[in-house]
Amino acid sequence: MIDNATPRAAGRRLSLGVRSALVIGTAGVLAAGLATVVTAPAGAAESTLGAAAALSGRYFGTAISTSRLGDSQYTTIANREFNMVTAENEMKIDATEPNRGQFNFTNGDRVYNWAVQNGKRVRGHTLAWHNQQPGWMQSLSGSSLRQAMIDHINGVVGHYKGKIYAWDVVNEAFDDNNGGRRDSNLQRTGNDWIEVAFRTARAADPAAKLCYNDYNIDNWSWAKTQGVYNMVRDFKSRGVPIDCVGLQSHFNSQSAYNSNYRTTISSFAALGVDVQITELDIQGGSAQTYANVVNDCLAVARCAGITVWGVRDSDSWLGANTSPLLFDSNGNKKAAYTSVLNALNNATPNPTPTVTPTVTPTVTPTVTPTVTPTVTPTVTPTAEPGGCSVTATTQTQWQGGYVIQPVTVRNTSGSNISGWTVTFSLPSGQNLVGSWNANISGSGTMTARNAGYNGSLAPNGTTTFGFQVARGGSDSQIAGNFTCSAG
Ligand code: 9MR
Repeated sequence: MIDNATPRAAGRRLSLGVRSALVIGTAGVLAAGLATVVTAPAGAAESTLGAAAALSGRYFGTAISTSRLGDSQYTTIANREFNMVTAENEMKIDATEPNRGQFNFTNGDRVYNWAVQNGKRVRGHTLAWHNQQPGWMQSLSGSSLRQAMIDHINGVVGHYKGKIYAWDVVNEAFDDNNGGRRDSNLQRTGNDWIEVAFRTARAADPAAKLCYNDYNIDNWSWAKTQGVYNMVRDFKSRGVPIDCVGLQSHFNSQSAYNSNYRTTISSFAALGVDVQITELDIQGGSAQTYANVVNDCLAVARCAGITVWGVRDSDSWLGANTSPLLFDSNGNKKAAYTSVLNALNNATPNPTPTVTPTVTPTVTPTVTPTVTPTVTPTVTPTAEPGGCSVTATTQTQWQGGYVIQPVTVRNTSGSNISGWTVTFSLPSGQNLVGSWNANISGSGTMTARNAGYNGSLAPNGTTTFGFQVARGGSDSQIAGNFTCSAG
């Protein structure tokens, strides 16, 4: 049975303390440079998924199977709607290296050529995986398997060098339940096999983005999500080359979409990696859930794009009767298609700068007090008038907008609080375009209320939220005047 055909039991919810501790703050500096962004004319609306995603600088892709390239209805829809392609099976290990040292790119190249000849980019899927290993690899272990993995990555990435937007370097390496690694022949070669795979891929094609890809890492409260998050954080801290996390996002009743998906995306992004939604399908095909997924991606600057795992329901690995995709088996657009298109068309331009700011942030010198305090306080800080304090950090800013994250709320009341309200002001003409971990309302003077899951704070406990703002016009000021009150 395919692993994620029967998704795992519900994972445990993390305590608030753990949740808070996991949020990574960014340096409290403001990048001073303005960057060029691709902007769309106000009110622009596109009529295909790829073009609509491009309005905000994102892509919209699909899995393509060579077995269907002779089906003109399939290729017509795929060519019209999508601007990113993943080979559904043709670049996997068994397809590309059927015998050790003998590479076969016949079908991988067919998918690749179809994509680029039709003006699309290609995601590479996948280099190191416990599934779809050819027989010769399944029978290897230890150092010979490790070497075979390295040789395989060099062979495949080398063949496509300079041609692939992003590689799923390692696929599905985490256990479904406990947050640790999945047992596999690759895992038994040593815990460092994943970072070796990433380093090998980087050397073989420095231009490709390198992703870790997995299913059931969509729900922020699940142990598997946290396990992958901790690995990515560790990789970033040690300089292991990783550029992106692929959330497969196969949603069904046991692995259902949860509104904390946006937190998952923003939390991974805050580690300094792109997030790509890589294999989206939703059993039952709910138009609302599809819209939620798209809007969650659009709310996070580093959510680079979305790929659905097939074109028509009849093309899905799940079978047409589960209605998981955007086109029905006759090639008609479904309600989910319309909700996705509308969501993409309603996006504000992607704040991801296309040019990295070049101005080095200036650091304000600390002023040494000239008078030494004569009395050392013996009491811990007194309660703030509102029972909580707030600090806000500008994570990134560009000509058209900025992201404030983390906004850290601390309970300074000395006793438990069950909710908090942060107010802040937006300069005139600026608009909120997205937020996470808080419900924000208002215009000009903004009110952020805790979300359902982060209102309760123990004394001195903290939680964080974030938001994105579009600057209207040329005003370069950012949000300010943050105040907090408990209750
Ligand atoms: O859609 C793919 C299906 O045709 C294959 O039979 C299957 C074999 O493992 O893989 C499917 O794609 C999987 C992807 O490569 C990795 N994530 C889960 C996908 C659905 O099983």
